[in-house]
Amino acid sequence: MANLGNPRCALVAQQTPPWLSFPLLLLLLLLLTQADPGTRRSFVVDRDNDRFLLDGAPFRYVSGSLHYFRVPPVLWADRLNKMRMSGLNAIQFYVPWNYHEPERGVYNFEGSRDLIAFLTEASLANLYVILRPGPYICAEWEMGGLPAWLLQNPKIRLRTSDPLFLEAVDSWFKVLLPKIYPWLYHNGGNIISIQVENEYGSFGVCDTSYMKHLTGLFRTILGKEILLFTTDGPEGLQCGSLQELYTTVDFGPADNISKIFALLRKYEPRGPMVNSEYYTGWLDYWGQNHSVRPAPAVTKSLEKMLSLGASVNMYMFHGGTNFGYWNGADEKGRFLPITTSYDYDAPISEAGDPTPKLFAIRNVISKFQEIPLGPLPPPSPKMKFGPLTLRLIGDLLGFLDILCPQGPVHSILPLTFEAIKQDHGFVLYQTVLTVTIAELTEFWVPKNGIHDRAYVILDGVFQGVLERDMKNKLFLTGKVGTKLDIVVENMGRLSFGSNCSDFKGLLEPPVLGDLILTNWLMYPLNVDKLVKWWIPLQLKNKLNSRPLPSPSGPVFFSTTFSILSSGGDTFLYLPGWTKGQVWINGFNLGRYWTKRGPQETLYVPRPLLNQGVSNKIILLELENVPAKPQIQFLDTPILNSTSHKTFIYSLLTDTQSVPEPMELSGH
Ligand code: NDJ
Repeated sequence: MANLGNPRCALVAQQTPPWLSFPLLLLLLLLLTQADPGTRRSFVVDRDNDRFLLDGAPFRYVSGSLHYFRVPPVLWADRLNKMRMSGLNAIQFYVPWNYHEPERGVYNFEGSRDLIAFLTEASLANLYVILRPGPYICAEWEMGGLPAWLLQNPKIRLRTSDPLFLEAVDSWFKVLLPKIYPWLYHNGGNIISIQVENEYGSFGVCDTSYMKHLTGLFRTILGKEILLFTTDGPEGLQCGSLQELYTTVDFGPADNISKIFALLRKYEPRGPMVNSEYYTGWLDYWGQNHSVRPAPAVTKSLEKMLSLGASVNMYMFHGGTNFGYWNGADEKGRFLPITTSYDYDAPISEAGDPTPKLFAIRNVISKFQEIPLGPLPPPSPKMKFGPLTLRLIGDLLGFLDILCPQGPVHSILPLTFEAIKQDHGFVLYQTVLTVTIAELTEFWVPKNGIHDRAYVILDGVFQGVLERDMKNKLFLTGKVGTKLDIVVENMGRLSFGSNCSDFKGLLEPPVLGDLILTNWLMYPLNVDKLVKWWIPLQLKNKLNSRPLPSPSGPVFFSTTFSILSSGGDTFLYLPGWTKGQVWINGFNLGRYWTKRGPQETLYVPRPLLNQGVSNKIILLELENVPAKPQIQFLDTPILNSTSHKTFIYSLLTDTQSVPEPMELSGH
């Protein structure tokens, strides 16, 4: 696979003597800056004058959000430099707990999770850091950043002072916070402030002892000097703010600044006004319109806030991508998963290019503070090629031995993903019909118990799809002894709202007519391992010799291709494909859902592609394959198709489905 690591660190290591490692160099720097008490570094609130002071001088931050977990590490420096060149003096970002502690007690800070390398890049780009370590982050990220393994104990009360939750939080922060301690501003690093929790006031629980516990933990590990703060929407300030923490607010261009700042004064009578999330754009859901926020509205309120002396963080300044299975979801009348693209209509596009919004924002910033000299880098080169025809590798279930070598878990009633320790992706639920069903009979899962999408197969023949809150019935027949396979997909756990325990899988036993189906085998499927290690070995399975039925159900397709050395970023377009997951050179690019939209192309960052040698693309198509199994690489993204409107129309005219009320508009 192409190198996605951080080239900057390798560079430093090559140029310094072998005994002077990068961490040692950094430590030396830290010590030097500490040596003279005259140069004592500090970042504090000056309540008398309603402002921040940095090293004793008045300071205001104009910051932007960028999530390192949504950008390949090799592109971090590029994005950070563009942010600095836009006139920002700080960046604000979350640390997603579930990204770093994949299993209880197992930590990962390597590669795309190398937080220290990211802090280093930010400091090289001359940017201060406003850190948001959660534990909950929202961010349209799987389960709002909380690890799914917390739900292995279904009784846990997340984001409260439940000892079950606090114990896990404490262990995590005892690993994370000491790592960032040397990076605090007064210790010589670039972190000027740290947020505690995230929009806790919107959670609806108002557990003050939980917030106090977190504050105590932060203070114990980080000391009393670092500025700790909270962020809430205006309606959340009441429950989200805490006496010991500096209160900040978040709101967008359409909101009334004076009203909200006046409200903020009730909670923070003195000190600078801070909007910690000023929305430059908004998120997208599958099946709804692409969100846009016109630049003039964004710049107008930005200018007003800056003229009031406020510090502002723009959320997002560069959105990035929900690679793999990392997208979150919301619940607004129905379950709404977030798209793979997190472009967010932000000033820097998903592909890292400056947009007209960026130049408009930069122009406003230049009225208040100095902008670094020099032009912004132009858009990166883009390439298009194709169409490429894909060939069938085989059906998903034909690879069961490799997908689940340890074999299934058996239980009378189906178990959730969490109970069998599968956090993401897919689980196969298998049983056998104990009676013959001669006539078409209703098959469904009570209490909306499919989380989130089920691909139903009888004796190897695909029967159709059931979807949470959307399509809840199929009609089946089958003889006694017929094998019933249900592949269930986790489409991303809820990332916002008071229900953050979003269990996945079959939450209730399925029912066929009046028969409750029991005796289940659950196979947690490791699709990524199959794609990375096995399929490249020219593996095929028997479906290859038969013509592919339509609809097909879950099948793998693949091809290899070469690109010219001039290369560039590109956007993968999958015309006519339905829904699935796609990998390039073993890297999980994320979900596609051409049939639903509005996102029709997937961003392929240039470092993912090998130049000269061949590249391999693998698709797991879950529902149906187009007559021409082709893909294309485009030089512009399509994020705003309206295919979902046709989809919703067909759903409303489908007598087998009972959709919940739907919202068609974006925000
Ligand atoms: O703090 C939240 C941030 O992480 C605030 N937001 C942001 C939206 O991009 C992001 O999640 C909100 N999210 S209010 C909730 C969206 C659901 C309506």
